[in-house]
Amino acid sequence: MKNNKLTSFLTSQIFLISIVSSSAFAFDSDYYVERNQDNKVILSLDNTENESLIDLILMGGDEIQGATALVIDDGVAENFIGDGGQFIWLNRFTPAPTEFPFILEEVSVIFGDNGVTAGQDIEILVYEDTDGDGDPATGAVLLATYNETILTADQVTFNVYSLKPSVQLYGPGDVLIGVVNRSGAEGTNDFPAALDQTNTQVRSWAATYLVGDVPVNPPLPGDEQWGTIDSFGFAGNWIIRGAGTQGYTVGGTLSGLLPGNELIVQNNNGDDLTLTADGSYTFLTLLNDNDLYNVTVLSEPTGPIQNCTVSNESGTITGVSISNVDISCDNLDLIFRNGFE
Ligand SMILES: [Ca+2]
Ligand SMILES: [Ca+2]
Repeated sequence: MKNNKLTSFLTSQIFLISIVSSSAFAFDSDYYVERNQDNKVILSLDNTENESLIDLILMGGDEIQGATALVIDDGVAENFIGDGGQFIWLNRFTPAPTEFPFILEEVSVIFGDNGVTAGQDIEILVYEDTDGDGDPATGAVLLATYNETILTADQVTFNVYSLKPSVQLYGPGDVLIGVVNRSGAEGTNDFPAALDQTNTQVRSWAATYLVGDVPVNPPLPGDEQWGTIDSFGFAGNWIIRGAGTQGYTVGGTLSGLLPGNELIVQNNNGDDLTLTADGSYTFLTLLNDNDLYNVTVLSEPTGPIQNCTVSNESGTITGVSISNVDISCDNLDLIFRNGFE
């Protein structure tokens, strides 16, 4: 029996718990609540019949409003996997279409401690796969890589990595987050990849490459070994998680641009966008909620010269994308001709 351990955050949090079917279990009134390293709240109900535990992991703590958490594991590893060298272990996440565009800001990983120590090099890989077949072997595009080091290797602690810069995902589709043990070398007897084997989601893959070490900017699939970790005889989920927020776009409608002419516009003095025809336009860089936007014309059309003005050019993102920053270009050439010829 665990001790009751109610900590202070409960004073400001209320959980509604319903047990759908209790026929198989006899819960007593003792329960145990803690906040784990990943800022999730774990509630354990003790089964007095056989002293087994059922742990429910609830979202809680300092979760950001509107944040999206990419999680397929239960936060507790039952196994640790290695390959005697470098390999990729990778999870496939599928955010709801309404959660795109999505800004991936953070990746969390638990590492084993067998042949693995703090300070060893790892690489985080982020791919997007929008072909809709659920298979990372087809259509995966590598969007970003991050060279990091292991912070804690103790089988339980989430290593939290802030992605700088964050990754912009336009989706909809799969987000693939992989980790490579870059300190691993052929023959290394390390077991870095924490595996949750409580309930497999069949969303965890492993890859190795014929060249030995995992190549730079590794393509998927691996050309030596490739498959779900389940297919290697270890059914389960890698403990790799992602977190981020909804992204918002800024744009509007361009009118009056003469054929063959072009202008360059900016948002917040960057994110240059060349416009070559009338119609709707959207800046590529996503903004977070509450970000400021400010659209300006960097260079006006020159062939012929046109003067372009921006309306609704600045403001603050408040939970919706902006699509009314309209740009209107005058035809000075025509005005001059009409006035002076
Ligand atoms: Ca695919
Ligand atoms: Ca588990």
